[in-house]
Amino acid sequence: MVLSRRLLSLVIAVAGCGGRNVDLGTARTLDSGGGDGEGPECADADRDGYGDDCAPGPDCDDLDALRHPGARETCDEIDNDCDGMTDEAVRTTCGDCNASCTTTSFGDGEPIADPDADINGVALDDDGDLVLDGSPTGGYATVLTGCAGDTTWLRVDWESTVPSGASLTLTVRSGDDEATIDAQPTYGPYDISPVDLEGVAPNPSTYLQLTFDFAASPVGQSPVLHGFKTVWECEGGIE
Ligand SMILES: [Ca+2]
Ligand SMILES: [Ca+2]
Ligand SMILES: [Ca+2]
Repeated sequence: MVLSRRLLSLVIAVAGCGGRNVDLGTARTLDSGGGDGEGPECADADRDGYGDDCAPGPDCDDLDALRHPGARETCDEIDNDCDGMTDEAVRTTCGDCNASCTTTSFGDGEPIADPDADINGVALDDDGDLVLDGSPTGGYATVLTGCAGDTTWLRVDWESTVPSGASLTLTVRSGDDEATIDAQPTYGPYDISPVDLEGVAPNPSTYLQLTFDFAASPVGQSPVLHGFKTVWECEGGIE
């Protein structure tokens, strides 16, 4: 019976720690003159210096000592430094925490990013976007190389402007041999970004081929490809 009461007390104590704002009468007191009853005590359950009525300021998570104002923000989908923003300034160019990401844009005055790309019937316009060069159809194909080991290709996003009646589509291939990737089956065509590659291309694989096919509208307007990005990850972690 005594054991049962102790167990019950323990359960109540643990349950009481489940909330974020725990009122701990025995929490560490930072006030130098503490105990005289003149001011509220600093409630700092995780002992990171921050908490309700603590001199440095309040805590946004008083159950995690690694989260407090001034903490280093890391890419973990948590607001580490309690500024109300999550993973600010530490996300990758792909906007997430995946360190593997290829971004290709056909920006102002830049040459086409991949000199080995297979390009026919398309060219850069004055805005640096990829468009048909006057041909009714054209294409841009590039082969991306992942990490040294097997790569899991996750997603392709692209930005485009497609006039009514024109089309811009993406097909993908993946393979372990760059020289023979053209012999692999294609997936697509897709005309809506993004494409989730996890359920499409054979994964994992070392290489990924992306082919954008352009077709002008009946009145000759070209689709415009502004850029694309590919998100992927390495088996066994980022190298
Ligand atoms: Ca705290
Ligand atoms: Ca974070
Ligand atoms: Ca933050």
